[in-house]
Amino acid sequence: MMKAVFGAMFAVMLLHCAAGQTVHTVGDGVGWEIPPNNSFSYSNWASGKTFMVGDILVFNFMTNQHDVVRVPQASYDACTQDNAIGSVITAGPANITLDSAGNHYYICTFGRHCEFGQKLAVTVVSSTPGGASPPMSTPPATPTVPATPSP
Ligand SMILES: [Cu+2]
Repeated sequence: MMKAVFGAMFAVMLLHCAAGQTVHTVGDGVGWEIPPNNSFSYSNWASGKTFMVGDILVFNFMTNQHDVVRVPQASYDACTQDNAIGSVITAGPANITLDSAGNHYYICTFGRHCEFGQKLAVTVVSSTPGGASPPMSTPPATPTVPATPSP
């Protein structure tokens, strides 16, 4: 029952997103690399951008020189692939669709690349445009303006 409802919602969501999805090239011209200098970081790249459910991250890298895997925050902080979410993507460039709201963390597992800064955290927001809000888990009175998180 719940599964069917969720499936239907997901299908609707996909239809909605097909038109409005944004493709984000991670690192822009730098691509998915060890940051080449101190003035570049993936957190700087991500800051000020809005990532919506359904958007696509493109990790531009050469196969066999880097890879990308989604990990939980603890593994991102520690630069390990413990408890990886899904499998390591070894072939570049890799397109990853942001399939859920929340914080998503990605690292490269090659050598010490992650420790050298090849790691990305993005905050993904729900793309529901206000009109058809899902009946569950979303407070009805929430405005569409991104709220500043208050502890
Ligand atoms: Cu790497």
